Formats: sequence, C-alpha cells, structure tokens
Amino acid sequence: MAMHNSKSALVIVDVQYDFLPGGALAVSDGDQIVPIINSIQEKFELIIATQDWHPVDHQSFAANHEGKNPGDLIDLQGLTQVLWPVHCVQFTKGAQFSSDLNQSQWEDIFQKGTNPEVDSYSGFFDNARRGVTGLGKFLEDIGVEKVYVCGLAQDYCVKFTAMDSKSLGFETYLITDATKPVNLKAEDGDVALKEMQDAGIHLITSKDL
Ligand code: VGL
Ligand code: ZN
Repeated sequence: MAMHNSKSALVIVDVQYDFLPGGALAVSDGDQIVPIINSIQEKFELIIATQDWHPVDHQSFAANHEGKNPGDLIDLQGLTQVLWPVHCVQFTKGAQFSSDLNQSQWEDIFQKGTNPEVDSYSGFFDNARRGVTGLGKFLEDIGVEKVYVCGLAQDYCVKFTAMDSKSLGFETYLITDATKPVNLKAEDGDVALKEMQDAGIHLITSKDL
C-alpha cells in the first residue's frame, strides 16, 4: 500500500544516459541510485520526471563558444553560466531515460533547457526565472502539498528543483540516497546539501519513506 497520499509527489530529476556512467556529463556512481528510485516509486501515487532536453545550439555547451572548454564560466544574458560538454541533445540516446528506470507509473514528463539562450537546471523555471515548464501549476492544480525530489545531479538540477519547489510553497524533501552530485569541485555536493537544509528542505533517506 502506498504510504503517501495524493497530496505527495515524487519528482525524478534527469535520470538520463548522459548523466550516467559512460555519458557525456557523467555523474560518478549515478547508476547506483536507479534501483533505489525504482524501489521508492511504489510508495507514491503521483510520479513526475524531468528531462534535460537541449537543442544542439544550446548556449550552455562549451562547443558553441569559440575557444571555451567545459567548466569555463561565461556571461549568458546577464547570468553567470558554467559551460558543459554537449549533453542531452533532443532525440539522442544521451537524452533518453535509463532503460533500467521503471517508467510505468509516471504521470507526466516535464522537459527543460529547450530555449538555446538560457539554461534550465530547475524542473520548474529556467535559470533566469522567466520561463516556466508547467510543473508548478500542474502540482498546484492537483493540490499537491509535499514534493519529494531525487535524481541527478544533486548539486545542479536536483538542488535547483528542490529550491524552487520550496520557494513555491511545497513542503519539500530531498531523498539523499537517491541523488548523486557531479562535483565539479569536490565539495559541491556537500555545499548543495547544506544550502538545501538551510532553505528548510528536509533531508531524508529512502528508508524514511
Ligand atoms: C544538469 C548540468 C547541465 C543536471 C543539466 O541535470 O544536473 N547539470 N544540465
Ligand atoms: Zn543541461
């Protein structure tokens, strides 16, 4: 029996091949969270996934900036932007969800990063907080109160999704054993955890569900 009622939603962030070992922007041990996410899905009646879904000319790709490398910082329309390897290009294998991930109970998928001019880490808003994916309205319209976040990467898309969820007024939970950081800097994952905790996001593990 599902422990979480219809007022709770599980949001699975970006569990796509390019963020898994062997992918273009691989998160170390990212594949280890897949069985954990599969096992927690049965606790939820409402499951949503987000999908990083970039056009090939996306301005977050170092390859689209002469002389720049992944990890370099640029100014993109007034926002500081980390440049990434080409990843999650629309309709490529790297943008697909892991086939090991159970997708059978997903209610909907929200795509992000489709505007080439602005990156979109969060599943709710782009990084300029101008464009919306529709996820916030979707959750509000069906009366969701609690949002549980897991997936990749802990220090980018998971963090931004959880922070936006909290700022939109959802009671927000990060499932810490169902996420992994990309750690451009070694401490990024831990810094992100602290930032989320300081913002009032509850850090829990899959065993607490
Ligand atoms: C992500 C960097 C660029 C993520 C997406 O899913 O965490 N990180 N695009
Ligand atoms: Zn991306």
